Amino acid sequence: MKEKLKEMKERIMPGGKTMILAYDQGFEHGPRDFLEHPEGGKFEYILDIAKKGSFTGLVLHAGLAEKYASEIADSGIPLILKLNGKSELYTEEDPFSPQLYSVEEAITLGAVAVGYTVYSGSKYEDEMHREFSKIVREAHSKGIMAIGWMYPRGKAIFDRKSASKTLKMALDEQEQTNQAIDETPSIVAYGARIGLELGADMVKVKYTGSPDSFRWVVQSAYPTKVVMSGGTMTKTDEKFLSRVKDVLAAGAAGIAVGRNIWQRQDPLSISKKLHQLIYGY
Ligand code: FBP
Repeated sequence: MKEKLKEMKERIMPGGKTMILAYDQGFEHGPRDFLEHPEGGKFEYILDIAKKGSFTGLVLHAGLAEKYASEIADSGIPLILKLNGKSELYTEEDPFSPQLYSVEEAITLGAVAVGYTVYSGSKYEDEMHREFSKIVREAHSKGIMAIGWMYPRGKAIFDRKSASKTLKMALDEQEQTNQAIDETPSIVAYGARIGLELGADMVKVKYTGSPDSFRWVVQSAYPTKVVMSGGTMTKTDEKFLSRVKDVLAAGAAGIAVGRNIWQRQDPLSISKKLHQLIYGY
């Protein structure tokens, strides 16, 4: 299985670099993400961007993966099946995103990797850590990759009174940079490290604001590969491209982004620029 896993990694990360198109937001955020640019709500449009933009992976939940199984297979783009999910209608301070599909089902749908969101810091973290570690073991035993969306979140992360040592560090960072707590280097690096400890092949994390701070995140997860998640669409292509430059300079393997691609008027133009930054052509 080690050989198969190596092969899957090379498909998603040719030459150690990766450019993944994330399309699980319809579940996580709902159709509001498609309001300004309605084509983004149609899977045919997304698959076309993935193909023409030379993306090396496409993240989906099982519904679309099943309905478009033959189109995805024909495209040759590696499928990353997201195994858990929750809607934003659920507004509890401590998030929980339960596993909905199995590794076996992902393989049947043609996935070369599985993804799972871990909200460390939530009062339900034990359950998510347990589910993800089981997924990692099963994925590896079957020769496919496991990717962790490492997003520390929950009431404890914002509770100054009972602040952990890490949160105190994060609060100091916040004072200097005005960043959201869950985007401070201390919190993001901790999330990335948990991904490594749980066995992830790759972790997807928030941008921390600078190459130096992101370098700490990359070092914390090493040898697990780190990719930056996109966040809300930036006003200009240049602003987003400069973040990507920062994380690549910090040693990230690449990106796994959605809205900054398919919410843009010209998704192929930014995709080409990203490809140039990540692969050099
Ligand atoms: P974006 O690039 O659009 O931010 O997508 C990255 C992602 O991790 C998605 O895979 C996921 O659906 C979403 O962000 C979760 O967003 P949030 O941070 O709002 O929970």
